[in-house]
Amino acid sequence: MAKKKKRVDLKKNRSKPARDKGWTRGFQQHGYTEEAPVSAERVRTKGDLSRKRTIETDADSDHMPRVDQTLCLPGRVVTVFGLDNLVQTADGRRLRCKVRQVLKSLSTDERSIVATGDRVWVLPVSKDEGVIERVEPRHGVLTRASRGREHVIVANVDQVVIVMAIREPDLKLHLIDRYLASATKGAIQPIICLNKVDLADPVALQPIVGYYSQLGIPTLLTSATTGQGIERLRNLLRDRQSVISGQSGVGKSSLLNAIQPELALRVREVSEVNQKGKHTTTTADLIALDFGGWVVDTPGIRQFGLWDTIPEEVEGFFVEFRPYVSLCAFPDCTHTHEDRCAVKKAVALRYLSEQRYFSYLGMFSGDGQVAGPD
Ligand SMILES: Nc1nc2c(ncn2[C@@H]2O[C@H](COP(=O)(O)OP(=O)(O)OP(=O)(O)O)[C@@H](O)[C@H]2O)c(=O)[nH]1
Ligand SMILES: [Mg+2]
Ligand SMILES: [Zn+2]
Repeated sequence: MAKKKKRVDLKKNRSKPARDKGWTRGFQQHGYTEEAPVSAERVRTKGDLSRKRTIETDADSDHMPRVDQTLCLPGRVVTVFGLDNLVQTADGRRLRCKVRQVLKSLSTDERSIVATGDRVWVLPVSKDEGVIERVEPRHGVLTRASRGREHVIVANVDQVVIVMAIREPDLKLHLIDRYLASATKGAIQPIICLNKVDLADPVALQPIVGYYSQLGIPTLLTSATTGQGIERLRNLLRDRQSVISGQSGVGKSSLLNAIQPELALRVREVSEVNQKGKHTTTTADLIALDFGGWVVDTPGIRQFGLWDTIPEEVEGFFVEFRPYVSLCAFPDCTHTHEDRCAVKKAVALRYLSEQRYFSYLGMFSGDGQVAGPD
């Protein structure tokens, strides 16, 4: 692998002597040198904050330091809780890990340096503790906007199962379209799961199933209670890296329990149902499936923002609009107020779904953040 040098800020707290905690001693014993060789470190006279150090990174992933592969183990982040990360290493162990300070200096968003699903290199410092030394480049990232910043919920997933309840809470089609747009943006294959079919008339749902299926999105009717659709869902999850997302209370954990009862994930008790704003699942955890593959059960999402989306991009999330777009009178038609718009005409003729068009208008108007009712 080609090497490259990179200059990074030295954090102010690095100038203080490291506290002599157990795990610090551990990596000293492993021969790890926290500070780069003195020759590579240049100290300017401006004070602590302008100090820099040079680290060696890979040319192909210019944000990560190289690691000594004879000392470090590859692993996968299964859970992130506060500053701790639970990493499952290739040898099957689970280590509680902190993140090496230098990775924080390299990151633009400290909260997403390490996310559930990340492939990392860990330096073991004791039987059950380690330090994350490197995060491999991510693919398939599910993110959300949180206080104006992008927050990575899960990394390295192939597909997202968008779970919507038909009742309790009521079906919200515009939310499906937002989840779908986010999947498109993150290059993740979506699957739609309309759950709690035992509470509704499935016949009334056929047009929705038909419409999304025609767009090439597997769309299932499921019930965690009766077991309907569970076998098909299991087949779709087999040997894949999936994330289960959807509002609180739609039955995400219940579905996973139906798929693999040994998981025994906590689901909302009937007595808790009216406690709005409280999630039963609180962390995004990576769960190994016994028939192959991994899933991540996420807490219901309150705010589902399309991070960094410009209005012109929204059209691209509605693939079925594509054949009509080129027929609009104006080449830069936004399909909102323009005359002789082929998209609007197709909606009027019911070639396109009115519901989908409303979702388009909502997203186009910059209404990227939708607060869920939970
Ligand atoms: N009738 C019916 N109830 C269901 C079904 N699936 C889940 N439930 C109930 O819906 C409630 C919420 O289920 P959970 O599995 O906790 O929902 P969740 O999506 O994991 O919620 P959070 O963890 O808060 O995000 C529970 O009381 C479940 O028993 C279903 O298919 N039919
Ligand atoms: Mg849950
Ligand atoms: Zn148009």
